[in-house]
Amino acid sequence: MHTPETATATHCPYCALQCGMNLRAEPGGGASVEERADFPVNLGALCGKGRTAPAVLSSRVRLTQPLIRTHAGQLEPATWEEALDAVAEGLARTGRTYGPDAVGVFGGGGLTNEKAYALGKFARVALRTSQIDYNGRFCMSSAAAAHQRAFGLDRGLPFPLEDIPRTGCVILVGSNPAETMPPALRFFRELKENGGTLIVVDPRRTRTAEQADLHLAPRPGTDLALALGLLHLVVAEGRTDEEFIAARTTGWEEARAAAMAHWPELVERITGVPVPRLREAVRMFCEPESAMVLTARGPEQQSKGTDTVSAWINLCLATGRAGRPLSGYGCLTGQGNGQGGREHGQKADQLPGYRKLTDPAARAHVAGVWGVDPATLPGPGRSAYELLDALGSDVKALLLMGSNPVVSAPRAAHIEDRIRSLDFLAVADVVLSETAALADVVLPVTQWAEETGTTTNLEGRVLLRRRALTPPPGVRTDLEVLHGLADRLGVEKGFPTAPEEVFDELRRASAGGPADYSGISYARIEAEQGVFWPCPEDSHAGTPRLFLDRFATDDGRARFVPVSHRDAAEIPDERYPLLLTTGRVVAQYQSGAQTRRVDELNAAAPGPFVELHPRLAARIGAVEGTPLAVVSRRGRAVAPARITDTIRADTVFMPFHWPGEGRANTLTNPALDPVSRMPEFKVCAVRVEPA
Ligand SMILES: Nc1nc2c(c(=O)[nH]1)N[C@H]1C(S)=C(S)[C@@H](COP(=O)(O)OP(=O)(O)OC[C@H]3O[C@@H](n4cnc5c(=O)[nH]c(N)nc54)[C@H](O)[C@@H]3O)O[C@H]1N2
Ligand SMILES: Nc1nc2c(c(=O)[nH]1)N[C@H]1C(S)=C(S)[C@@H](COP(=O)(O)OP(=O)(O)OC[C@H]3O[C@@H](n4cnc5c(=O)[nH]c(N)nc54)[C@H](O)[C@@H]3O)O[C@H]1N2
Ligand code: SF4
Ligand SMILES: [Mo]
Repeated sequence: MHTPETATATHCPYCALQCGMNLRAEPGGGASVEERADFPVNLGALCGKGRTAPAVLSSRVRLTQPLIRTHAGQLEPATWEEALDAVAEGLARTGRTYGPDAVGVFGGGGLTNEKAYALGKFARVALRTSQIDYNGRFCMSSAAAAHQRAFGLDRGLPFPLEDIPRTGCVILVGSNPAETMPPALRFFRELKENGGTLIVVDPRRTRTAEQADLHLAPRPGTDLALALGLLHLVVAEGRTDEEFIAARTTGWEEARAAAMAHWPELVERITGVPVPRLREAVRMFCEPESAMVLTARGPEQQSKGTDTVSAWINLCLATGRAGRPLSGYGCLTGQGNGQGGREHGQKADQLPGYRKLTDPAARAHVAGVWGVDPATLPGPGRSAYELLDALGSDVKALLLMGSNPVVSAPRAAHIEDRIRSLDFLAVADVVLSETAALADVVLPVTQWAEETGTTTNLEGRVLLRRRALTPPPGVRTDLEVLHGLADRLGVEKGFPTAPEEVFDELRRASAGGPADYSGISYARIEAEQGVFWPCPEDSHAGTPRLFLDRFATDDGRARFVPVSHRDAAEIPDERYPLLLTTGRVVAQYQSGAQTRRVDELNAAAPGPFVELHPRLAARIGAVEGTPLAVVSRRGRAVAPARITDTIRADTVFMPFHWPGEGRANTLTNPALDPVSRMPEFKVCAVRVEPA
């Protein structure tokens, strides 16, 4: 096995940057992180979360034995046989009584490709349920939908990060990499050193916005108007690229007409961004030879997130800034396997290889790989919020793997009620998350460093994490869990536990699909520092840059989508006069299930807060550090005031990493985007008062 002399090259368990690191097992147990300078994305740099990730491997904070809820209502230790029997029986009983669609499955974008693939297959083949979705729906689904509409393919970034320093201008929309992907800031720093410019669009002057040449601070929920206003100016100032539009796109006339209705003064009124700043942005974006627009959760987590991203894509297409070297639109995906996790079938409407569950040819191909009759594959199910909202009514049992919705789902108090009303809940997790604490059975699983598997980073680069440490006795891998459950449900074959065997099957299932992994192998990934999909043959080099010759649509042209501005689902009124937006801080990750168990991170970010402008603070009598109540139509949350002039005076901000009284998601609005079914995490109406 691994001795202290050998470190294993692997990747961070957290965000989609998937920083490379070397992990060294320590003689007395535990492990230490060492620099891995050869991995091109981070060149050895790590943020505090990555550096401290081994702390969560400690038995002091993690689960090391299965738990079953007793008749008295307590979670008590059990054997694996008892636990798996109980889960299989709980799921099967529900299916027998109410039909297969009464059993739900909820996955996560942190799961490796192998796990996401196996989970989707488990739902369709072993449970025969259509009711599966995952937390990626809350993450980049709006960008994914807009990508599909425009380009016929959804890969977050159509180019590697290393292209950023060589473009002329980047508009970074609702993205705060200074907190969410610190090692990636280097690419923007180098952009500026090379003479390029950075525009940041964020209602807050974040640490990222501080680096910008131009910071636009729109009212939350108005990015759609902003992007349309910029496109209006592009047309009015004669800055369109007619040749590109004619040769490589369709639909310009309709999109142009829609944009022309958004004249600059109207856009200033909607967004609060002054017209001269809009003009300045257009000049900076259009003058250089190449430019990029990158979005993250700010504009995407809105009830019009898909249209908003479409508007930013239209801006790129109209100016010829797509499908060309060093130019294009990209989405900065979030979770460790946020990209791969959305490709291999844990999504409600999807089969592996980013295939559609409704496509007869896709069903026939995947059913062939799975050795089942295509007619037995269920159809599409509900989206994540709709699935969680149906718990206890239509969906009576749930298997959850890789998410903590009690903290991270919108309208979380309601979702917590729904979860509590289930007949049966099984959770596989590495720690006793707030959601696992409600389960009937908790299955303790191995972690990143203790198991092998692939992830696909935000660039579309497929990476390998090799097992570096021996897991503690008492835990099993997610693949072993699915194998054990399938076996008990009467499906003895088709759920192997060796990750490479699962990957080889995934390659075959993805062959010929949009996200084609068939030419990618563990050996190649190691030899080449990752392989970019699509990679349809062993001899194919992979595809770091997409769309240079043609887009992935039937006619090879990108499609403009005509979109118009509309309000957020909730706008301020007398009772709820302010806007709440939510997001992240550097030292905590997501629902905090993992990072809230790390002392060093808790010291840096001990708890929730309400960020507000000094003028607003003065008006409501808020004092730095004293508790504020934030009230929305969904509920009330309390957290200390953090007063800063870096935020708009009509907006308050809360990070969402904590449960309990300061849970931001008690307040958020589950209004869904009609296309992507993304909830409106980034804007709802609230009032704020001293608690
Ligand atoms: N430290 C840390 N890093 C993480 C994560 C984490 O939890 N913690 N999570 C990972 C994941 S899964 C994801 S998805 C990414 C997310 O990465 P980001 O998208 O960078 O993170 P957020 O903080 O959610 O949102 C980004 C910015 O959007 C702004 N914003 C709010 N409302 C609006 C709006 O209406 N319009 C615009 N233009 N901007 C708005 C916020 O002020 C915030 O600064 O981070 C990944 N990295
Ligand atoms: N208000 C507000 N809410 C948000 C957002 C926001 O910006 N604002 N952002 C949304 C976004 S972008 C996201 S991605 C979601 C994320 O929110 P969640 O889906 O809750 O994500 P995590 O907190 O990462 O939860 C992952 C859980 O799985 C466990 N886990 C980790 N690895 C594994 C594994 O390999 N196997 C198993 N079985 N378990 C594992 C972890 O311990 C943890 O309990 O939150 C969303 N919620
Ligand atoms: S930036 Fe993301 S991948 Fe890199 S160390 Fe931090 S959390 Fe890990
Ligand atoms: Mo995310």
